[in-house]
Amino acid sequence: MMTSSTPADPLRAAATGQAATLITVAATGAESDKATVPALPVTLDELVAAATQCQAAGAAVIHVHIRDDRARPTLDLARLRDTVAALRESTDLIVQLSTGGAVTDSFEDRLAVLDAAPDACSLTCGTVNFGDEVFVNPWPFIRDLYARTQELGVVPEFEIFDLGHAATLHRLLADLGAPYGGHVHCDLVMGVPGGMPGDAATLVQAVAALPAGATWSATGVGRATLPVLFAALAAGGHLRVGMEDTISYARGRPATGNAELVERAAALAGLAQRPPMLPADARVMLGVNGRH
Ligand code: KMH
Ligand code: ZN
Repeated sequence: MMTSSTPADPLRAAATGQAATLITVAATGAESDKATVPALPVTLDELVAAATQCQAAGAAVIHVHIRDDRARPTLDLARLRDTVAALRESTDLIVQLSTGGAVTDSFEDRLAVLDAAPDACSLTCGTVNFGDEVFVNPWPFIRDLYARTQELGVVPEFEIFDLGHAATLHRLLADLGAPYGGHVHCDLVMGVPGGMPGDAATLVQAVAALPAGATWSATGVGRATLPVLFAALAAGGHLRVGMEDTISYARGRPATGNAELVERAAALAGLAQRPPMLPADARVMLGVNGRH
């Protein structure tokens, strides 16, 4: 599972000159309303346009939630398939479908997301309070979802909202073995009200709890965006940014779109001398073989 690009101690990666920064754009999410956030990409055309701009700005992975004709979150399989095809047609981005969906989605629908045959998917490693709601991920569902990724050849990204989720990831790997693609990549989702806070000290603890050889990215929700971005770069990690996680560029200044969030991440990664990773290199690091 260990590769030359994944030092045994991930916190030493920055000091040892880990070469490039994987930037994932989480473009839409399931929580914001188009009516109040007009820049949110909710149609297929809007999503493809955003994806194209984000690739040009430095993204290598797109984390995808889709909406229906009324801009409500949906896991409609035909739409998911069309979305995967359209993103493949127009970009080189790794297409990572959300299996988290919205807090109201059933386990059955969330499992069926994998039938859309994406390159990759998110896989959240535990239940977490989610503002006033609960994002429910019990162990049997996590197991079933992981086993299905292995069967269908979809590369999972393990979403860690809290330290206990890292413990569940260890249990999952011990019980069911390595993920499809052979490499463990995690995303620390920080600053969700109910999850781990988005600060540097917590990030360091979370990274230390990950399996040896794992690579990781981090994202800070809302006002945690910038502290987590800087902490992740300092600690040698990769970055997730986008309008799923923040709808503001700065206090009181709404984001004009996903591209400017990716541009800022790419610029900061460049300043850290770890410029954005190309999609082709990201495929190698993550074990995504593009065979679909
Ligand atoms: N929308 C959240 C309830 C994921 O995409 O896998 C869950 C979420 C995580 O966004
Ligand atoms: Zn998501």
